[in-house]
Amino acid sequence: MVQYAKISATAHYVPEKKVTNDDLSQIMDTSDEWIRTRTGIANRHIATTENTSDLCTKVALLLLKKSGISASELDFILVASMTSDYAMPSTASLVQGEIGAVNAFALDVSAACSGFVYALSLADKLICSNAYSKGMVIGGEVISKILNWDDRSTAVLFGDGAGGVLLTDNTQICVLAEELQTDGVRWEDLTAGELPLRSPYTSFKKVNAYLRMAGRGIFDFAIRDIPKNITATLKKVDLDIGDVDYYLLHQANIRIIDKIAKKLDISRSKFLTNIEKYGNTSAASIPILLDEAVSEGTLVLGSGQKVVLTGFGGGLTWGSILLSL
Ligand code: B82
Repeated sequence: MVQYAKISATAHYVPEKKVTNDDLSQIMDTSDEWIRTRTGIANRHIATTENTSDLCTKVALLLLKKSGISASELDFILVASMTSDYAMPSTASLVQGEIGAVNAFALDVSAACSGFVYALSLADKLICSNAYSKGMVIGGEVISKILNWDDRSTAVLFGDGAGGVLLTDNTQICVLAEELQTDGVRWEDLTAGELPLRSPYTSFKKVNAYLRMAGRGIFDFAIRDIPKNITATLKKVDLDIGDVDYYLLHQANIRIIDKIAKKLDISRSKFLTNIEKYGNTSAASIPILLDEAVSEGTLVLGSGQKVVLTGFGGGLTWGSILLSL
């Protein structure tokens, strides 16, 4: 029998320290009014003792608890992140070891803010291949590690956190359609953590390892390409934008979400948001939003509600997955 991936549980975790816009205005020249009106952000959480693997491990343990599945039953763990504890090992390896998922293989997916959507697509294919039946997909970031805290134009936008889903095999189809896209020509619009050549046989190059973004350019990319991507995804299964119950977009900026809703002519109330509480958490933003919507009862696992998850970010990468929950 053909198997499909189904979301059996969702979870999220953010570090305890909450930093308000007013807190930030104490350490840099900014204000609550400036941040709120331009981004929709009021708070973010910043890690003070926990690294990315710690946040992801918390999510993994919550997923096991909520689903009643034991760690040894897992076949794979995928972690989407651009702020791993190490370049090697992967964050997924650290999580696998911490939770004792002795039968699972583990790897990281590098696709910036689209990482969770990309990894969820891959995980779905792993299960649909019939080779694997249970796995986790976690998006987790400690972006505060790669921010230039002297640059008020970027430092105020981001927050730390992690979220994830537990997937099990199921006879009913859950991923109804997807459209993943990349434009590597535009890689310079969003970068972080450059690792330059540094052997004795090369000349020194000064690098900016901090996260940097070409503000207006990527904003325009988001509002131009994301609506097209969403309609292309739905077209694959002959669905209309109105047939979708909820849209969960990467939480980059409230204005991006407002503009996309307007462009698609969909009621803004169908777009769930939590950027106010967490800022932009990159690969973690969609799974955190998903878990909050499930916890609040807006989304019900097993209900058949139609939900679109859309990520967009560095690469440039972007993509949507249409789910029947
Ligand atoms: S901004 O360009 O500086 N802006 C909107 C015009 C100022 C009001 C800006 C801000 Br502030 C925050 C986010 C963005 C943005 O465009 N973000 C992204 C766009 C595409 C892909 C990812 C992101 C992201 O921030 O994760 C622009």
